[in-house]
Amino acid sequence: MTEADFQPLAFDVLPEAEMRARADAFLALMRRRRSLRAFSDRPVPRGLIETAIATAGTAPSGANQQPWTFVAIGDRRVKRRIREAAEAEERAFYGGRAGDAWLDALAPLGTDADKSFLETAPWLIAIFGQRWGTAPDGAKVKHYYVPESVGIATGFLIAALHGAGLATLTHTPSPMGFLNEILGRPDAEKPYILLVVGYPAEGATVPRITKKPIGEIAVFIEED
Ligand code: IYR
Repeated sequence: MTEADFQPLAFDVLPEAEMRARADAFLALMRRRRSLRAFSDRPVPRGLIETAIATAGTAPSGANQQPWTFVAIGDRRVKRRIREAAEAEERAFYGGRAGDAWLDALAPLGTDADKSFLETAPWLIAIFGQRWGTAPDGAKVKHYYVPESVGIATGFLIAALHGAGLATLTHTPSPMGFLNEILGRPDAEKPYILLVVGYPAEGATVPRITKKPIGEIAVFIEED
């Protein structure tokens, strides 16, 4: 058992007007984020991807175990292998495995088994959750709240990339086990999301869909 070690918190209490302005500005920024499926091949500097991954790495995680690995792929041959493997799964999915109810739910998005964006976009980021860690003596270390931790970190990553002026797609070919094989990741790591990153193709369109208003997603319980 180790003793917890504490240090003073760096925290600025802001004037309420500034808090309001910051909250509004962040909402306005995030409202402009859209999942994109038509990417340009325009290159994105690696440094931007690194910084966004560093932001993802600031996310809270179960017992601060940071049970994630982000594999950033810019190599066109590796992107092609991922596209081929993903499209094979997607053909099975759209060809019947999904079932009618799921396909009906997806209809407003206009998706299909063509995943050419996996080759066109300059970067793919495969996000893995570490089901367990390894102690210096080789023993397995249990990790806590892995899906929650990876989900939060991915949210930070998407927000960071969007904030930097990049577009993303949260892509989830299923099953995704081929990512372990192509990317050489160990069995301890489970692929959660394949994030596609780049700029929109010229004239790109997105589905005309909306987000639920605050009244539909929030419940407040307050003193009267
Ligand atoms: N993985 C498939 C299907 C798909 C599933 C959901 I849930 C989506 O929100 C979008 C797509 C695909 O990428 O096409």
